[in-house]
Amino acid sequence: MTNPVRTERHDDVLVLISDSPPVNALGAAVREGLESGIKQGVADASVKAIVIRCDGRTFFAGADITEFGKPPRGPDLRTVVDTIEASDKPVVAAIHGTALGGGCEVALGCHYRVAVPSAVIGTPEVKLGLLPGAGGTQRLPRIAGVGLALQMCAVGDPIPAGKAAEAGLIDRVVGPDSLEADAIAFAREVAGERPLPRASEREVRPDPEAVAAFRKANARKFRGFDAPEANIACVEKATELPFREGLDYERQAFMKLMMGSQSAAQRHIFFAERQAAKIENLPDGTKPRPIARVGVIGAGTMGGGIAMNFLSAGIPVTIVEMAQDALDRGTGVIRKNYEASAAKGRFKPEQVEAAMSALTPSLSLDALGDCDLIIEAVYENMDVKKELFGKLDRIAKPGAILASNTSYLDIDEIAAVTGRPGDVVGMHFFSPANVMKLLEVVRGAKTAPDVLATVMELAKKIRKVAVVAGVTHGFIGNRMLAQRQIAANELLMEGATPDQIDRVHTGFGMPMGPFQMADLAGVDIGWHRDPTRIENIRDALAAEGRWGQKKQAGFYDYDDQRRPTPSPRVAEIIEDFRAKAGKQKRDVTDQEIVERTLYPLVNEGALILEEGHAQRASDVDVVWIYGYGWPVYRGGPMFWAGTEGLGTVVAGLEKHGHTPARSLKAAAASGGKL
Ligand code: 3H9
Repeated sequence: MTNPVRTERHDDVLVLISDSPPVNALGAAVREGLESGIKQGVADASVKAIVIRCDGRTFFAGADITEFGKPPRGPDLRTVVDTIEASDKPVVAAIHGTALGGGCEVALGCHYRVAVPSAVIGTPEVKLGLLPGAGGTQRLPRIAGVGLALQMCAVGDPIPAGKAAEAGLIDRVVGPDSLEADAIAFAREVAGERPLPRASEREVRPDPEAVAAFRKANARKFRGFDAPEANIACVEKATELPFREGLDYERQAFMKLMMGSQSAAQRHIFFAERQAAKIENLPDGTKPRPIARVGVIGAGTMGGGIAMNFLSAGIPVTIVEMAQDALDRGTGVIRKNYEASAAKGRFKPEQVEAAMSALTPSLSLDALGDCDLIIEAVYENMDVKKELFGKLDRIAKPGAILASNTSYLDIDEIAAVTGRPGDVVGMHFFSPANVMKLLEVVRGAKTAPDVLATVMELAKKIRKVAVVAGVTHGFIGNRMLAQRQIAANELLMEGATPDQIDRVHTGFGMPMGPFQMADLAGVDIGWHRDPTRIENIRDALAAEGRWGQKKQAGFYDYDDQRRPTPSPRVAEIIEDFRAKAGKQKRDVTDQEIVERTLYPLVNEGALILEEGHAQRASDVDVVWIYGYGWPVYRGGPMFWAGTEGLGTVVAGLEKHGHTPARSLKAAAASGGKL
């Protein structure tokens, strides 16, 4: 194992430099290098102080997550941090980039911390279903107080260097281009200071009120997750127990989370999200096309939301509508959304103005002639889309990418009406498009590799998680969702209520169940609009004007605050259909609802994979986490199927009359994975 940590002498200061790309994760070799570097500095009488810094883009971004679950190697991180803190010579962390997780803990073990202004520091372990396991939960409150420590550990968002300095976590913010020199100068200033400030020797008083208020304020956000409460408990222990005992408590709590299914799921999603960005079969040297201006057709909810993504990323947008009032309404909503975000402090007023001034509204498609990417977000109808793409083919400049935001339609059929099918791609945003993180990028049969690469790269710029999907009805997410809906409707006919089915799904961790979703989206969506044609329960609701939340009546009744209650009228409608179908009402168990609605969804995911419409099983998981609110602690449907046991899923499918996908059966039989 080569040592990624080199040492450099600057007279009486020893500098330890980690060079372990891409993010200086604290793997075994780095930990060993750090420990031996500190020991070298301590043993050398001519060294008066030690600086720890990193090469490359960042200070240590955390423990090496790829090592988790494998047999331990080298010194553990907790021991390394203890060794740093125990040094009888001052140790200074020189931070740039992201000092995260174990990286933050290394910094907290140092006696002093200096950072460049752009650095951020944080303990995001909770997002991996974990807690800082190398003393972070015990040192952080001792330095920054209970309130900030709770926020940093249990919520996990990092804080910028300036804020960290105010909280005492950073001793000095140094020049943006002189980190090493400034850190060495700082080390010399403090070389003679004794006693050394050791976080473990400080005390922090209990603050039960702050803890209770924090729990209350975050109860909704933390629902279903194990890790936030474990983080809170550790921070509390820091105020109650001597340091060493607190550390032991933290260690046990860390190991419990690490061995649990939630952290495994959350770590799976961490890597799945990064994997999703990788495009299979892309020719070497494929270069993305430059995108300086984006065109959006349609200023409705979807078009407006799509436009906001680009405006927020500083990319100018031309938005086109057919009528002036619709255009005015659309741009007005965009402004209102930005102003609402500004009121919440998420944007500065000047950023709102900058975004709005980068928006060019127009009534003419001709205005799109200078756009590098044009996204249509018009009515979901093949003829309408074909006509539009025919026009775009004549208007768009050569090399412009033509994208459709269709949720279901065949991208190849749309592309075929243009003389440039290689420039056509699907960009399926999820509503509300300025909020939802998922983007399904639909690769048509003729979509050019550089078009795909451009859109995938652009997705990162607009802070979306993009997944490549093939041309299939509903792509990945909606195709699977349809299976859930079919099963939910069947269950209604057999005796389950909308409320029971939704409760099972929210209990599972979904933000809402199938019928709550229908009421929110609109029961009338996709309805044939003929009130005399009533073929199913949904038709009956639509015919009666029960179109969902917007009408205060759908599968539920709603009060003025849009609070739902089960609807006696809906119960009657269901009863009526059941009688007509000659079905008997029976008790349906919650377990049956899980098996009947979620196993077919998994099965459809397996079919999508077999057909090559998704690149990998973890992409399917990413779609469900970021597009449909599948609980991240269950790792997405394909991962979850593994935790259920693939054999159990196959048996469940067969029991309920489904044919399990070939790949699912094979994986179950061989004890493999999807
Ligand atoms: C921890 O510290 C536990 C301790 O408290 C206790 C121990 C006892 N390990 O995200 P990017 C890879 S838990 C291994 O695309 P960016 C990543 O997979 C850890 N690999 O870059 C990707 O690989 P690839 C707490 C890691 O610039 C590549 O690096 N720390 C790790 O957009 C580039 O990553 C965290 O949770 C890691 N820790 O963002 C921080 N981190 O190229 C996790 C990254 O093969 N990391 N990789 O796909 C991050 O949040 C972001 O990576 C970071 C950079 C902000 C640092």
